[in-house]
Amino acid sequence: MSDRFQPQPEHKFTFGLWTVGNPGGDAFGQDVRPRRTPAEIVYLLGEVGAYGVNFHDNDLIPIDATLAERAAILRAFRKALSDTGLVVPMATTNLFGDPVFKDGAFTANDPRVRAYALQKTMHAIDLGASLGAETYVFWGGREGIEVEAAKDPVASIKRFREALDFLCDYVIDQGYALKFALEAKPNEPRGDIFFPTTGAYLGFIETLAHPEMVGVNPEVAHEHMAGLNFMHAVAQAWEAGKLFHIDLNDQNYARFDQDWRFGAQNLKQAFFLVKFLEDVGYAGPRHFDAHAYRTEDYDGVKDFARGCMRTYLILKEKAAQFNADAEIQGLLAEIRAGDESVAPLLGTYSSAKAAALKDYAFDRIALGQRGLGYEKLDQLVNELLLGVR
Ligand code: GCO
Ligand code: MN
Ligand code: MN
Repeated sequence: MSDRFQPQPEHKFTFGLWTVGNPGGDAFGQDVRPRRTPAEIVYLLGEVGAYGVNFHDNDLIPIDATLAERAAILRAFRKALSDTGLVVPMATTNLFGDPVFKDGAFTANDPRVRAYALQKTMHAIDLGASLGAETYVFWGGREGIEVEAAKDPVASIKRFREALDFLCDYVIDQGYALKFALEAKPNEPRGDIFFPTTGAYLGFIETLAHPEMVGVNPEVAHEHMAGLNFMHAVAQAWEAGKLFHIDLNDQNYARFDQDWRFGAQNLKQAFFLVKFLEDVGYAGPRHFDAHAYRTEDYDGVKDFARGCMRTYLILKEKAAQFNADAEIQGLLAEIRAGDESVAPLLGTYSSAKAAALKDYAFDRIALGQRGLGYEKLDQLVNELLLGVR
């Protein structure tokens, strides 16, 4: 393998304990890989060259661990971090695995469940902060319905808002330097999950008491499940100053959440995503929320993790090549240049401008006849990606 695609700390590649630690079980079959301890997973990540590790509270500390067990796990985990140099940039709460959350957490109909979810999240925030996390993710996997009549959708939105406002105040009260990142998903495990897309969360965030503390954590697979253009969701989040974190993986459209290796399925979309992140200078972690195929043993898990990072770095090099390619850039300059004579008619409204615009004589027929050269442009992109440029 060529050295220039070796991951370095400045690339900020991170994995969750639940990703490389995924034992490969699915709805139809049992685990295919033995479970590894959190510390063992950190050593594996160190071996493949990752920068950081993220976790749900219960990936690290089982929900029913005794205080002594908790202390031993934390000791081994901290040692693994210091032995490998890995950091913990993000933490989150498991609000979906235990039966208590079968009807959701912050949107559960039972107020005791909602209160327990707040309690569990505060403890998990303390745990994340104590290990240095700067971003705290909320993925509301069970915040939804199968039975439409069961939950009032407006009350559910209000409950979710109440919980986030409470937890923002908790973070402020504790003096933690922690930002929240909300992760949308259209369905699975619920029939329908509230806030199904990144765009839905971007609208919701502005209604919170502390919108400045809250951004989004878009995931490739989740927008693809909804048939959407992931890069466009990321671009909207970025433009709003809300791209706090990102979950990279891959899968085809309109499938269940497959969580495949980054670039495994849609290389061209992955290319434009990497190009976007690099061009705008996104400085946050590149988190791979994916796992190895069920066919793999732990050598395959390492191949999976290395593959995610390597594909990202290859695509980053391709993006630089795209930006330096004289023919592509020349074509883009032609495509994007236009007749500037109407420039004074565009932009901010004024009544004089509106009047001038209403009177302007456009050559509509000529405008409609103009060829745009996009076929040529797209073929150049394909050839660049296929390695013949
Ligand atoms: C999923 C989600 C989760 C979240 C994780 C962190 O579909 O299962 O993507 O993996 O990202 O819970 O919040
Ligand atoms: Mn997912
Ligand atoms: Mn995710």
